[in-house]
Amino acid sequence: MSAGRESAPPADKVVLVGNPGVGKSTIYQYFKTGRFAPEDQLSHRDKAEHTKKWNVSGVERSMTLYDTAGVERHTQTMLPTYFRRAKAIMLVYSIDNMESFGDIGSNWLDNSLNSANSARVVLVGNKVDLEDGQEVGGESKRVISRERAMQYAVMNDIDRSMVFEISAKTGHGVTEMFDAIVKTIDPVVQSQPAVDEKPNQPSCC
Ligand SMILES: Nc1nc2c(ncn2[C@@H]2O[C@H](COP(=O)(O)OP(=O)(O)O)[C@@H](O)[C@H]2O)c(=O)[nH]1
Ligand SMILES: [Mg+2]
Repeated sequence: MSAGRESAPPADKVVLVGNPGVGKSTIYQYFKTGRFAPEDQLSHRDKAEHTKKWNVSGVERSMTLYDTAGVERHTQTMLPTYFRRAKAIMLVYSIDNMESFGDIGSNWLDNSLNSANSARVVLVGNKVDLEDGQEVGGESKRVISRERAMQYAVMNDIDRSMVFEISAKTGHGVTEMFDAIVKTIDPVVQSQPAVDEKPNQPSCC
């Protein structure tokens, strides 16, 4: 029996946006299942959302990740609803596709901030596995450098700690990215001391 019933805090809403083909659904699937799903295994429903418990710095939080699954094609009408109450917006581009990076600035950033201006903005360069060119005859397919993404972030008031390069194919950087997102949108988690810190212990001798 518990006297004061504590309700669990609501899940943090996090949304994925970006041009078709940058890998949003693949990131979503990786979040959901912890592994890469090739295109033929991706579900192409109208909208997908998945809530997952995320344990960071010893604190468990719930995060719901939303995948547009096509909403990106109906920018004006659908996006305000999609963004409503989002705590973080993940602007995804593909490091091998200049247009997808350019459209972050010319389309996605303004659209998202118009609809959810208190959300944290996260800049995500996906497909970083294409950097080493293993699958493309040894040539790197990268066309957007990390420095360029950083410059873009600085110029657009995006926190530098919210700029990531990941691969939803190899999983490179994915968990670390979600850890950082949970921390930045959740002040409770942010203020937790690291596990090996013992702030209230009296100092001995
Ligand atoms: N090499 C590579 N391919 C990826 C990666 N993420 C997604 N893809 C591929 O990119 C294509 C488009 O991915 P998808 O998730 O459908 O993109 P969406 O339209 O943004 O949802 C698919 O063929 C994926 O398998 C990645 O990190 N590396
Ligand atoms: Mg998709």
